[in-house]
Amino acid sequence: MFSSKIGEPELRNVKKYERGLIIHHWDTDGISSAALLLQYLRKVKSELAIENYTPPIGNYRLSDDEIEKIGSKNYQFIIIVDINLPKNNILKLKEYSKAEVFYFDHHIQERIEEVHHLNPLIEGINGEKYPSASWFLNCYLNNSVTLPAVLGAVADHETRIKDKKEVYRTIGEYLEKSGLSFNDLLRMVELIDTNYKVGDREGVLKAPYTLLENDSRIILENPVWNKNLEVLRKEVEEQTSIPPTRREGKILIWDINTPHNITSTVTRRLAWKNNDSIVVVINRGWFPDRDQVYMRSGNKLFDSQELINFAHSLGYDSGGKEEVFAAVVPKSETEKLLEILLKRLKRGK
Ligand SMILES: [Mn+2]
Repeated sequence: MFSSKIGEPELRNVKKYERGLIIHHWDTDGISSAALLLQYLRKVKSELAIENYTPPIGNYRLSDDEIEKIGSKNYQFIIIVDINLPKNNILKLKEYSKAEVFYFDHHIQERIEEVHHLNPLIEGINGEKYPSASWFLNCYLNNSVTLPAVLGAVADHETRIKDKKEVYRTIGEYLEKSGLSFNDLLRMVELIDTNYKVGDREGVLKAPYTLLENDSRIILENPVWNKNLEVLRKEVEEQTSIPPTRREGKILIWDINTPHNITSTVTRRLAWKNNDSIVVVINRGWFPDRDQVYMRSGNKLFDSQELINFAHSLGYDSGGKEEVFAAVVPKSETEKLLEILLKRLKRGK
């Protein structure tokens, strides 16, 4: 449906404004998408004042304080990208800021009529064609293949991007032209993601500007990111080499406690290692007051959307993708939620 808009993005209308904000996810796809937006906005109108923002790392909703603060800054437009905020959050943000709101995403979500909501999935377009927000945005902006577009796609799927034949062919062509290897891409993604994994929110906010340099060496040789990576690799290795804490048939549970935000990485690695199982990882160490509960299966052994809706109905922050379920739960309620989820999984729902 939006294909008719390619070449004529409705985003171009922001040239009538002076001030805008980009709210993006803290991971490589969010950072890459923010870089693509910055690049586009500069091209559309060089005098535009653009700021970027990411919620406190791990929070998939904006607090009332954050919404009021953003709302008081007189942004005329706000672009949300690659972060699956709840609908009421986005509506409140619109109401408080009185800004024109654009929302680009590739997560499963219901359509929000009140904003410019651009998501291939809600148009019924096969997600295979748009593996990341950056990829979708790059198509929407009618760019040729760019480094940020590729990095976002590789970030969201790692080596499994190779299974998405059409996209991977394009990535292959890009690699050939740029002289980079697929491993270079993986390494860049890993480096960019170190910012959020060590909890450096300022680093996340600066990263889109580093990507704007359009120079892979600047990414690969970044000294801070390389140092972060050393620390994190060691920690992931440790956490994925221990046996599960608990087994329930096809369900394997790891109860871990790490101060780094590596729960998603650890869950992904464990799911790949245990292809016939549902992997559940509970990390007690990232938030002081809440636990992260992640669930993943390489073989689609559960319906993540059903579980996400269910967790939402219980009032928990929850999100995910086709094969991933993630929730953040007050520490006193973790065991309760876990038991309910296990019961549901065993019923085969
Ligand atoms: Mn993404």
